[in-house]
Amino acid sequence: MKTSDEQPNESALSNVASGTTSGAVAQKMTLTPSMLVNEIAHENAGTLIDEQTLAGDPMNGTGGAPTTGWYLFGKKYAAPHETESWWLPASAFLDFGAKYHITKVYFYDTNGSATNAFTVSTGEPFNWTAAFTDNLVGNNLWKNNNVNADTRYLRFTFANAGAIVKEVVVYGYPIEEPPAPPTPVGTTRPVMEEFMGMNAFFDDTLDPGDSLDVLKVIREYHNWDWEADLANTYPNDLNSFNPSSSGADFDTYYTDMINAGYFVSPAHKATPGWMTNWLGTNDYNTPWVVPTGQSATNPASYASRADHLFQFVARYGSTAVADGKLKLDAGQPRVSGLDAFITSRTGTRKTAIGATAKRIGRLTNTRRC
Ligand SMILES: [Ca+2]
Ligand SMILES: [Ca+2]
Repeated sequence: MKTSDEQPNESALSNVASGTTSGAVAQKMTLTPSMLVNEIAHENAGTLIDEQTLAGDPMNGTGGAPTTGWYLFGKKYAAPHETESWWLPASAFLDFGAKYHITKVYFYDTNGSATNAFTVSTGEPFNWTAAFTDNLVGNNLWKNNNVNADTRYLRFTFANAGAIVKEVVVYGYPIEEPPAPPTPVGTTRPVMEEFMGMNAFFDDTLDPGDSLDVLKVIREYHNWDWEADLANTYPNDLNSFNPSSSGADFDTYYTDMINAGYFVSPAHKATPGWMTNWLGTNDYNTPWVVPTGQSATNPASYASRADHLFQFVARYGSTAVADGKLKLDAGQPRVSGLDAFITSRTGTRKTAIGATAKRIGRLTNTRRC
């Protein structure tokens, strides 16, 4: 007689079905810093998973006492960002590299509490589903909640800067193989002047021996207020590029740079005067803050900035837009699609140099922004 179990494992030794079957068992998962993405890029979210050994195995009664947490109030109250909180809620997520069935999340609740202070979510970036929330009313103790979901990603969200978790421990098991790593491909080594970059302003010159003579990849600090309307507020604000309200001629600047073979990446920052009044402060930080009283997570809060960026790209990008969409100050050349940036240096430079630009920046490169 033969018998078999549910695997099936077949036995010819007995007519009594017996045997050990292997089933998925939730275990403490190994969490490494490379799995973690700090969505707000403030303080050290890695402190949520930096004491996995010390944390022990809280599900099986041997939880330790972690000491480091994601201390967001350091960001909120330290100079020069006092009371700044546009980056809340703060989130970080783990990428396990493949789907796991997550059964439970343990978290070490420490000082501070708030309504819905801590949320654990499953899903994927930009498409999260809350598994549970906790008000973090405990102090220096392990708490846990069921998740019971299949997910590659696990997100931790903090509603304010005062309610802190010092460590998380995740339990689950894999339900799929991780994807095969990509096959390495050969690359061509760039020359040093294109491999490294530097910061610069529009008034750094191309004169031999000057600062720009060193490297040809430029992060160009580009303040909004340099080309902003000095009087009218959004949505009635106008823009000036040539000349800008600061006096600089950015049409000529970008043309000179592309003709000289430079890769320029504008770093937009700062705020015009009328927006400074909204904010109550002149904030030169990047990313841009939202006006006082508006939510950092509401896309509509960025409408005025998006409006300005549209005007910038309409002028210097490769696609011309209708004149009726241009918000230009009186006396500005009404042009669009000047194609002023090279986004790939491969094979473009010789073409760019020596070309006769029929209009500013219109050069025959192969790839553009
Ligand atoms: Ca920790
Ligand atoms: Ca607490």
